[in-house]
Amino acid sequence: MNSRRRFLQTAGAAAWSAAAISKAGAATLPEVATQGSVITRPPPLPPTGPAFRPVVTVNGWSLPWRMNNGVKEFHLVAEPVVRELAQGMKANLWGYNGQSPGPTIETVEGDRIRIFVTNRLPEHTTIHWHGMLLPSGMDGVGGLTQPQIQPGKTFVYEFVTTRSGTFMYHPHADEMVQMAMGMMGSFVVHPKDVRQQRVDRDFVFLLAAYDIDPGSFTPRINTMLDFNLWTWNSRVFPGIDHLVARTGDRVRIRVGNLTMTNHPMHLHGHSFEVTGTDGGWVPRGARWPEVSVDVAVGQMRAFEFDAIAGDWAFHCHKSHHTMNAMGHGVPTMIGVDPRGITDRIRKLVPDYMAMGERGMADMGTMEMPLPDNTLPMMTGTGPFGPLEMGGMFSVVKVRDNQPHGDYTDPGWYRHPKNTLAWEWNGTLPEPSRANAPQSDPATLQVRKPTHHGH
Ligand SMILES: [Cu+2]
Repeated sequence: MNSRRRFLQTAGAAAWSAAAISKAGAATLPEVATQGSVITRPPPLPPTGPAFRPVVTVNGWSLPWRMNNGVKEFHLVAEPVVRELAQGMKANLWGYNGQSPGPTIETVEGDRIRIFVTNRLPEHTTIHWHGMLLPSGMDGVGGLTQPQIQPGKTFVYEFVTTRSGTFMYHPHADEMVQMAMGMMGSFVVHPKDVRQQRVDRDFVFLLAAYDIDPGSFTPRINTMLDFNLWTWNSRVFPGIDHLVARTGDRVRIRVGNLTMTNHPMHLHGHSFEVTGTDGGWVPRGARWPEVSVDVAVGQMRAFEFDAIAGDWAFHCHKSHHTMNAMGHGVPTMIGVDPRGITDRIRKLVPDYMAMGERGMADMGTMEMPLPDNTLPMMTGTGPFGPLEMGGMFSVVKVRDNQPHGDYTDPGWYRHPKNTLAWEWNGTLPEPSRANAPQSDPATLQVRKPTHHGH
């Protein structure tokens, strides 16, 4: 809402000169569409231009366009934004058109497009169209293929999207800072023949990482590797919307990685095939089955599966990437008896809690006071209790009766009879171990974990 008001206030005063855009043959700049919501907005079917089935940007939206003499015109505005990472935490980021990441751009193979880029940042920027085949002068590398776009100025990029697939856009100017601040967006080019690569549901999101100290709002931009917030489209669990499908749907998920490390994306309950990479579609005979796909830095991967009913965890398999800030620098306490030292510290710090004496699972439920604007390290609740997750985690929800094209949350899965893990209440036989090592009372004594409340 804030950014919408800001747009209205600044739109009239913007320093757009008619001379700067006359080259592109446009009489006026396309209207700036902006988004204040963090909810997934499945886009409508294209109102103009060639037909395609739009992608669903997780916790995002697609940028509207206008047709101008056969050219599809878009308008991106680079600007500071406030993004809610999950309920309880907002971040001061830089993005496009009111959000980070920016809106997804969708075109069709063969479309001639014109993208106006207005800079409302305090420093210069450019946009690089990552993976796109285009004239060198449209590649958006500041200093190499164009002058930087100064604050207040608008540049025009124009090219034909010749190859269908999954792409990204991001600045190629002061990159370390501008990417660490969240400047990025997805770019999907649909095949000209709508029957090609057709799926029932098509999701897209970008991997982004931030380093925001607990209690603060602005990312530390000099961090190279030790980020503490691992996001999908600048959202962390439990703020990432569920990916909803109908049983038997052919589902595609497209993932681009603009973090500084790789992410093995793992989907439970299915076998999938990688059908698209940065370079294009993978020929049918060259696809092999997977349950995890590693998305390296700067890469895009699209994978497809036939949806099977259930609630299926979908997450990065690096366990530190499925937790929120605070997970770093904590000593391992498993097997350590902290009782004496805890009592002494509590005399100085009454709220002090020792962490991890029996493992870290208690973190999923404990009510430790957190600084303002900070998410718990492990959080979220499912139908059976705490999920103990954060960061790059969501749920693929597949239902037999989910209407075609409906993305509304169907609630938790109702497991058919006799398909749910249960608690064994019978007697347990003593395990028989051959040649079990004899414990020597003279050696190390480790206190066994016991279950007592904090
Ligand atoms: Cu990861």
